[in-house]
Amino acid sequence: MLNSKLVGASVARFGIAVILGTALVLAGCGGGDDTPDDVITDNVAPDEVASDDITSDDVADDSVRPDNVTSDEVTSDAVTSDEVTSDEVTSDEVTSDEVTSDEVTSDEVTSDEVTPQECDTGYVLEGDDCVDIDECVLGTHNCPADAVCKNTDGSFECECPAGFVWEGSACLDAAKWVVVTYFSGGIGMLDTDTMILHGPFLQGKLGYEGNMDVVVTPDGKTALISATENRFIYFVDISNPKEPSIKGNVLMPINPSGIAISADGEYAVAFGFGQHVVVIDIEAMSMVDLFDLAKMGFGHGELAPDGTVIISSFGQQSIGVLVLSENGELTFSGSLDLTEYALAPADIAVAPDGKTVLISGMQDVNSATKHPSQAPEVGDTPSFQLMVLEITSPGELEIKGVLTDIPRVVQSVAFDRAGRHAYMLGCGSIGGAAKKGLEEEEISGLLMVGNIESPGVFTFDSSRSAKLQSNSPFVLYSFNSLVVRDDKAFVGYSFNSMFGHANSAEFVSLVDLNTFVVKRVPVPGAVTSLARVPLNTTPANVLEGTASCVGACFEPSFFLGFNVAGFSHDQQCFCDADCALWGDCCDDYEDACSGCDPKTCTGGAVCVNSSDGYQCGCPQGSHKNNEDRCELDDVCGSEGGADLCGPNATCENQEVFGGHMCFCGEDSVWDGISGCMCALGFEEDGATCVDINECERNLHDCPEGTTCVNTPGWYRCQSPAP
Ligand SMILES: [Ca+2]
Ligand SMILES: [Ca+2]
Repeated sequence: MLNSKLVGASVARFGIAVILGTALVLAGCGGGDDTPDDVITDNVAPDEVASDDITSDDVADDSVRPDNVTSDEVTSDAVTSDEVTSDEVTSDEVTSDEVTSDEVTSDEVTSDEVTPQECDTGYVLEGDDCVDIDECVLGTHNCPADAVCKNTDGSFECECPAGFVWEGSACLDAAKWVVVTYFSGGIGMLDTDTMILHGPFLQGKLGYEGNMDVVVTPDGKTALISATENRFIYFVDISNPKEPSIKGNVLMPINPSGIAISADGEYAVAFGFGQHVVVIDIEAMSMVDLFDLAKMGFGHGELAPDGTVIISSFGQQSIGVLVLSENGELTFSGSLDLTEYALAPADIAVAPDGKTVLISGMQDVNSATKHPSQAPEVGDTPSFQLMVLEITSPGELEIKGVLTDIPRVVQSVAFDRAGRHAYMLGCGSIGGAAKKGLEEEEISGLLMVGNIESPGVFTFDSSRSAKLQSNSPFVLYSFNSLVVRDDKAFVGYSFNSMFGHANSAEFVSLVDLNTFVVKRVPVPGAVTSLARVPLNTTPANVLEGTASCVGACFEPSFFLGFNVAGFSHDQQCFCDADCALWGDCCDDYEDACSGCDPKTCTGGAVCVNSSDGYQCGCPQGSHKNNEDRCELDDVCGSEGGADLCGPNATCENQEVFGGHMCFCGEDSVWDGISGCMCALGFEEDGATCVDINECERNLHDCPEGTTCVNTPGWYRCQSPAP
């Protein structure tokens, strides 16, 4: 399916162009040069009206009169009422007296320049007739190489490849939505056209703490979210980005952190803390295979399109390679010992070519014993490794080289859609920075760039990077916090608040990949992971209108949960009412948000900066009581509150998570959907949950020669005493 759009401007813009063109000059459509001959249309019209938009068809003498020119439509420097006085301005009547702007002199505007025999733009005079120019045949179109030119009567169209839309000069990625997970639960939906973050949605439904990774199925309809602490993987229907809903969940035998989805969208592979790599059937929302990592310890990993699964064990300095079969089974292929490179693997990424693999090292090349969370000394130049490998066939990897001059630990990698560039989010260190007298800059995060020349051939481009907020390298979590769409990168990963670091503002950074200028968009919570949503069947413009603005900048919180965001109930937008975009409003974010002092407001109220100073108010989910203090709303005790948590669960009012949290009894967990369920390794026995004896029931997977020993919630395999 091809997407196409007419070349040129929107209808609304066209209308303005018509009015101006007619009222003032009525010349033909000039070019864009500022030569006196061409000045006529360009200089009298406002900047935003391109001369291309005006065709002589639209500039018919009697179709538009100056009466139609209102002050709203014409900016003052383009047309003032003094300049246009006649009710009946026609081309013959435009004289030097009527057009007095400095830029247009009488010499330039004469009726001689309008040749009656001229054809409209897009047509050419043949004999006495104006006939369409076939721009596609003549090669005078401006469609890019990846678009197809289609001739139309009087113009032409550029048809972009599937998944792209024509935006007047280029084919742009039509997939604009990005899913954002908040560390403390819930998701947001980021519209990357407007940079408006919708939500948070499903607060408290996706676990209460430690939401790590999010991935989206190739059809763009389902997001899989790892709730690390709560041991669930949740399936969220995002086919309507404005109303995400939970489809189901799977309780995991590990604390899942990273998830990868197979190329066909059938299986998800989950990595995390625990002994297993887990395969999930996405359609059935159930586990289909477990791979026991045994001695490898916990790992994290990535899945290539051909089914190659790469798992890293930083402790062992090795990589394990598995293959995911078509029916969802994992088989061991081999392992690579990296001790000779002294590489402790951190992040793994597979390029769109399906062959190039990047594995970052987490230890400073110059001081390999130092953990990256330790601050560098003044004068240190941190330097980290990046190993480049190539997948030669499913389950087979070849090391192509190791770069040793990467200035940060690479934590997340995103590729452009052509697969030529790798954008890498690298984290510095925040540990003890203040003590060691380091400047923020020296430990900043970096968005770095590499080029993929051909499969397995990678070069690092040290000339291009963007400085980002400093961030602790959480090397063990293997979630992805970087999305690239066309020439913009969106970066999350703001864990600093966990450490009470001064730079704990929570935001998504927007990086222009041409200029590497960074804009920061404040968000209500620490963002762990971002995932691009491939186009689905829902129209891309499902959202009508935008969020309402409340005229205040978001004050970042040191508290991990959702809070404040002032007095907005939708928590979507905190700009002045006349700000079109967050980005614009919050350009001056730090300055604008510097008015509040933590001591300004009392009684539990929070301070929110606004355009005319600041306001004190109770955080969302609370209200001012008779003693002038903020008090939590009684969500659990309110009407319907008893049903919020389902049977057997206890409801507790909370400042976060939609005002309440649900707690279950011993050995059971709240599933976020319908109530309490037995924790993994336990089963229902009447009203309680009891341990499953895997050994007795032969449900264990202990290797031969070992003895199964039952434990509460699981089992272990004991080797015979030597
Ligand atoms: Ca044409
Ligand atoms: Ca057990």
